[in-house]
Amino acid sequence: MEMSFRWYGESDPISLDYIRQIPGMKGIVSAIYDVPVGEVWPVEKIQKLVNQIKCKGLVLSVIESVPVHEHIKLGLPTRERYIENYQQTIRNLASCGIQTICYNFMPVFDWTRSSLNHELPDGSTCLSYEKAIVEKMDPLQGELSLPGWDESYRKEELEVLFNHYASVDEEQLWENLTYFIKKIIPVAEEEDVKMAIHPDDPPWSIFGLPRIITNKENLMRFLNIIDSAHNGLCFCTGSLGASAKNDLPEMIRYFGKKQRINFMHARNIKRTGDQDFHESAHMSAYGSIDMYEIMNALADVNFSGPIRPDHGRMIWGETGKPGYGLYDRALGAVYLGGLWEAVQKKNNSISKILTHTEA
Ligand code: DNO
Repeated sequence: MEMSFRWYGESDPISLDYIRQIPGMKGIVSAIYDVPVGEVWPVEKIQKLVNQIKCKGLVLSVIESVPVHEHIKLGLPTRERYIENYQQTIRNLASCGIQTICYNFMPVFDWTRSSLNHELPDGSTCLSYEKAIVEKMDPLQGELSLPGWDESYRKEELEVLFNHYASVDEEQLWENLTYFIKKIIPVAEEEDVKMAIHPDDPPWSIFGLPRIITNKENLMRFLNIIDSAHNGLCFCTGSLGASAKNDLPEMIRYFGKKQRINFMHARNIKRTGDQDFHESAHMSAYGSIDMYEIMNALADVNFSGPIRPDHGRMIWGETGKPGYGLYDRALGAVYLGGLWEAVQKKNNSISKILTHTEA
């Protein structure tokens, strides 16, 4: 696997100089942030980003994300132009050597939380989600915008979007996703780019908006739309793990064996109730997800793609973009790297014992 780290470009207070010092770090996950959603990403901007990263000894391994314009998710007639632009962006990214693109199909809101600085017993802070609080939140009143999203909307824009979504139920969203996938995967195949859809975070409907990339059954349905390695998943343990019904190691083995996991987000969360959770340190002991089992499952399917630690807590007095500080994500990366080394060595010694016994 290729350990990678998300970097928000030049304005990110965490520099590439710091990231390259994290043991085991190879790849950068980034995007072009100053092109409006739906417009084509110019080759010059992409090439500049590639070079900036390369000259620090790292490689731009994943684009996260090329955002999908809401008109595509809504299935409006204007989607055609945005889909053509998306296809062109895939071509432009491929021409600069990009092989993996992450995106999501969540209506209006990307990841959603009720608090960005939930305090843990050790004094660190993290992002958390409490159903009762979210149910009371009215996005049309509060100008809901969470730092870390690639996009957020003004109140008037939100009203228009919510009106449009009033007629989009889950089945309609499936249709709109199918339409989109059928237009972009052939281009991704031509260009040999692996697309990776990110699960909905959290994996259930919020604010009355439909969400469909939520569980094994729906991921299977999605992958069956086009049965191609270019139509794959960004398997996010934190997002899918928010639902206790998702058996993550089993899902990794199932989708990984079919070569459909194109990108991994490894993050831990602690479930505290039905649809209540807070994020935690990456180590298994702190959350509801057994990271050792995640790594075992990845090793079983010979996962060789990019993986990144995901949201970190704020520790050691660090301030900054919630979820995207340096310290806790760096600890996460090293912990994941350690687990991976242990799992590989364990598997190698088991196979040595087996060969010995067979001989
Ligand atoms: C949260 C991220 C998501 C992710 C998008 C992918 O921190 O995992 O915002 O980038 O959903 O399109």
